[in-house]
Amino acid sequence: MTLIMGIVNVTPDSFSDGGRYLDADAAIAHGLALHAAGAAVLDVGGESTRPGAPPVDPAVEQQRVLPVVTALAAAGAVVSIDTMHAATAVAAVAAGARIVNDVSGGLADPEMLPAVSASGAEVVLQHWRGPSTEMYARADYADLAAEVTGELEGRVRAAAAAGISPDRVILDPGIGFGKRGAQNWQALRALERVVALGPRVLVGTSRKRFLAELLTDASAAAGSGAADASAAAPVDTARLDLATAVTSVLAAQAGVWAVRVHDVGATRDALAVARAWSGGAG
Ligand code: PMM
Repeated sequence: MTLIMGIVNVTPDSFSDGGRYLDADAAIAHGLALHAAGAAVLDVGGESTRPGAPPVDPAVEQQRVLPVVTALAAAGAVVSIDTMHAATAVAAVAAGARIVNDVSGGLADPEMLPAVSASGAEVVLQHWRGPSTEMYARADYADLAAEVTGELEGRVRAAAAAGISPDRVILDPGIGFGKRGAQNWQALRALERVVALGPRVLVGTSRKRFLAELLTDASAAAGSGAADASAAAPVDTARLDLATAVTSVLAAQAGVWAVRVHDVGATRDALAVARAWSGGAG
């Protein structure tokens, strides 16, 4: 059964919910609500990874996330810490996090893999081609599926060399990271190949720009104001969450271990429908 990782961003500037949960109490309440709604893992992050976002000092990041990690872990949730900084990962594991979610796959901070290895935590290694200020410039692929799977295999080897066995590794193709527009659909079509590498796989499509682009095109194609300014109106969150629930089901069918989402309820219901369809409910 595909699990749900609920997103708890404690940031002023994440692209879809930045600023809403910067206050620790609000973030904790939000995390508990996602847990109650069916999230098996709560992913707490204190640094936005949105394209062009400035880096955050690890001390500031820790001030944001540690109270939230501590409270959610104490409440019995499985917590992952979304960070590229080894120091933050170590502090979060000490505060109760069980998974380190590094969008750079251990590439941003040379201390990360040794630190994770020593901590005993599990680790998400995401496909990454450089910091958010540079990642689109590096989004050139001759064969995206082969390059993403090959680079992820390289991260599994790097983790093993640091003493992290593949059963502690979770791979992620990194939707929106070093991939533009249609390249994200190519990465999703490559999910089965990523799953075939062996470790568990996580995928995060939630509210991402490629979905907004698709839905904008779909509205225009349906003739809803294509020729006027409303054609360029932003796609609202409810539509993005519906599209996210659909991608979550398709990812589940490709065999992923978990999907990382903002709207846990919508994805929980969509996954339940898919399970019933395939005879897995009740
Ligand atoms: N996406 C974001 C942040 N962290 N971690 C993993 N493993 N996979 C992702 O796709 C991912 C991530 C960016 O989204 P957010 O700003 O809404 O959290």
